[in-house]
Amino acid sequence: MRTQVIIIGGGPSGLLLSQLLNRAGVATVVLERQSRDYVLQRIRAGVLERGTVQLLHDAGAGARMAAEGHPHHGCYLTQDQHLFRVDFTERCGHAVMVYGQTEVTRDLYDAQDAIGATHIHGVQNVTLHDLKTTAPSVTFEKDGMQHRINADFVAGCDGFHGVSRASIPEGDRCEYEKVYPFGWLGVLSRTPPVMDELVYANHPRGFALASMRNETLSRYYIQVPLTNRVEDWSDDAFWAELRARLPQEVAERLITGPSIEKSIAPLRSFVSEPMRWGQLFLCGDAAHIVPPTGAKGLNLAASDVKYLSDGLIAHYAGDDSGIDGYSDRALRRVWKAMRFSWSVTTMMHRFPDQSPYDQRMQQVELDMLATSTAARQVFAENYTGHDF
Ligand code: RFL
Ligand code: PHB
Repeated sequence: MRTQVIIIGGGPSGLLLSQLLNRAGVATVVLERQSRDYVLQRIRAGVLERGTVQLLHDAGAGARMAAEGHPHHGCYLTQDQHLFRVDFTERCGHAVMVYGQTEVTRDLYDAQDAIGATHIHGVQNVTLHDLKTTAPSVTFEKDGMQHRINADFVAGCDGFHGVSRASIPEGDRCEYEKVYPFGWLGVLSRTPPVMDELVYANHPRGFALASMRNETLSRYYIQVPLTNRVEDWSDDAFWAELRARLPQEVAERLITGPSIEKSIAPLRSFVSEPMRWGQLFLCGDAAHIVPPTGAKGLNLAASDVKYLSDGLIAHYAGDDSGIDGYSDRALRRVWKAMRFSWSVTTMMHRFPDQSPYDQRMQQVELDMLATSTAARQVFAENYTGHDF
């Protein structure tokens, strides 16, 4: 079997890349380890930057998002009992779209079906070969049979635990990592959101986030120690802890219900450089991870895909500048989001070794945001996202 670009991973990065390339006449095969249903059940991101929204429209996968997504023009932050709002549109002229990653993924699968794109699910032992030559290939097993696909390029869109990054020899990549000493316990519930916009709460008991998917579906998170397990948290215990971390005026409005999904995610900052090795290009979580506090992970995946799809399409039109500049261009944007995600994480969470001095620094950071329009402008520009 032969194609132009083999895409490892059928998450949002892989699907969006496949969609943009196919629409431009570049042939792809997507190899995904899991079933489509499994991929569609993962509950993850909820906030799309304007660049991601535009790219989904460019991919012909934006119609349902435009009809059902919720533009948000600001968000709330809290410091113990004090609540204030950052108005994105007033400060920088932009907004974000609240629309779940699950829905984005579903829309991309539908768009891929409509153009007849090739996906192979349930693949095992995916192995990348000859990446430093102009004739790379990928082998894999499916239903007990061994297969090989030859191609011009391989796109590694297989997330943090995928095989693509690991196919680059250790001596040829430089990894930067920061692991945070806590995780997020997330709950999805069929209840109306507590506020009209997201609430990021800094509280002596730990960070909390009140997010949402739509008018009847809420997503909440609380910071928990890494030693906690999901089974340690009954629904009642979760709601009580969330309520305790929100200012009273917000907590009083909270409507609770049974959890539909409950999971714990560790927090990490990670970058692997460069994002190209021979004919292999890394996209999204395969190359970098941000803590979810800044809502940047899916949006970085989208900007990587934009730069890579532009570069590959230009390559087939005879111009290699896009693929040659891919890694530098993507990483410039990645590091800005790294800085923002790290700084909001640091400002909002309780760290086990936090000194009284560190706590004062958090307080003054939040106070700056509450009182300085310049500080709110910087936050708004970063949250709504830099240009793609
Ligand atoms: P994914 O989504 O991990 O998809 C990778 C796919 O590759 C498959 N795969 C393989 N396939 C074949 N062979 C192999 N050897 C393979 N190994 C893996 C996997 O099965 C999977 O289908 O990476 P991708 O596409 O780069 O997308 C990245 C995003 O999913 C991620 O950045 C975001 O979810 C991060 N994130 C958020 N991002 C935002 O922009 N805004 C948010 O509000 C936001 N909230 C979040 C988040 C992530 C969270 N968790 C669970 C880490 C909230 C949470 C709690
Ligand atoms: C979510 O709704 O899942 C979400 C929203 C904002 C974040 C992280 C997660 O910063």
